[in-house]
Amino acid sequence: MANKIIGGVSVPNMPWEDRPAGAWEPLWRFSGNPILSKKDMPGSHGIYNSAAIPFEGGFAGVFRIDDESGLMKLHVGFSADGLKWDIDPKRIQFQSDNEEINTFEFGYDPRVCFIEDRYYVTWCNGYADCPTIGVAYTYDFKTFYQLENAFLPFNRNGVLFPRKIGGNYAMLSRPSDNGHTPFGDMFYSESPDMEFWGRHRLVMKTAGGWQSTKIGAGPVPVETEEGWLLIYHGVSTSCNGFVYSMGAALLDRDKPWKVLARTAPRIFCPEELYEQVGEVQNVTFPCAMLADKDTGRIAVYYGGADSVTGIAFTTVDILTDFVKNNSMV
Ligand code: BMA
Repeated sequence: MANKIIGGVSVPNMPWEDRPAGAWEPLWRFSGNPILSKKDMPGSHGIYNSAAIPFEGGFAGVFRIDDESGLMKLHVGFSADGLKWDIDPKRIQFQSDNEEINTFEFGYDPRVCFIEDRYYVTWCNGYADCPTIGVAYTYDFKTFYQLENAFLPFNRNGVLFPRKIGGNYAMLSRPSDNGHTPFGDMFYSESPDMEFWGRHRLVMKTAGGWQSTKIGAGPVPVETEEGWLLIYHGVSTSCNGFVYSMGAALLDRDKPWKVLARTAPRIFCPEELYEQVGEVQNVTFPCAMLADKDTGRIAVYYGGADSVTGIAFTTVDILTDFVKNNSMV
């Protein structure tokens, strides 16, 4: 590997397929996509925009499952191979002694991040009928302890860094509105205690083409020698509505609000029918990636058309080279 993962874990059993011969795209789809759909949960109308992480030799996940009443909820699942999942039909019941936050309105677009000794879940949490960033932690994916919301409404796409930066927890987020936000830039914030967040910094603004309407962090970034490798979603507005594609960036390791490189072209976009047709058309929305520190292999979990979950593959080197060779910075 030319660019090595720093920290990280070995994931020898992660899902993987080699890049198809002749392919030039930096991310390629799993041939068995989609791996999850409404068929996997009776009463749901989709399983998508979900997070997976290595856990006890296999994998654990937090899944966005919308029911047929339209309520957006989070469910836990476990898997031996990262492909076939056993998902709890009951939504996660977050625990808290704090009566100000132990109400549940809705939850969606989870991310899971291991920091020091526990797994943190961040998600788009309903508070006062508005989206903001919910935070909870678990040791075992059975009991989840909910903390204070990180920010005031309206905010979405809260994504933690897997280690403290300058002694503080660090999170990316995207301030929004209460609707289908037609704007959005990516910001960085720090917290000494996972409760009080400040030192807000601009990371990136929207740019041309596929990322011209709004952008938001996707999976928890992977630390590499060349910087934090970040995959993010970029949204454009066509005559038929929003189109959700993916881009990638390298952020400074010590000051992650400094963008070292960022793709001018998108790295992935809705091309297959299960990404173009569904509850919401033309959406590829990444929320997690597995990265094997030994091989540099990466498996990205993404939602397709707000209906199904797919996987796409790349490697640290392929993505790093693509970001650097196609950077707009
Ligand atoms: C965003 C979020 C995502 C969703 C996307 C496309 O605002 O709701 O969960 O995938 O819109 O509908």
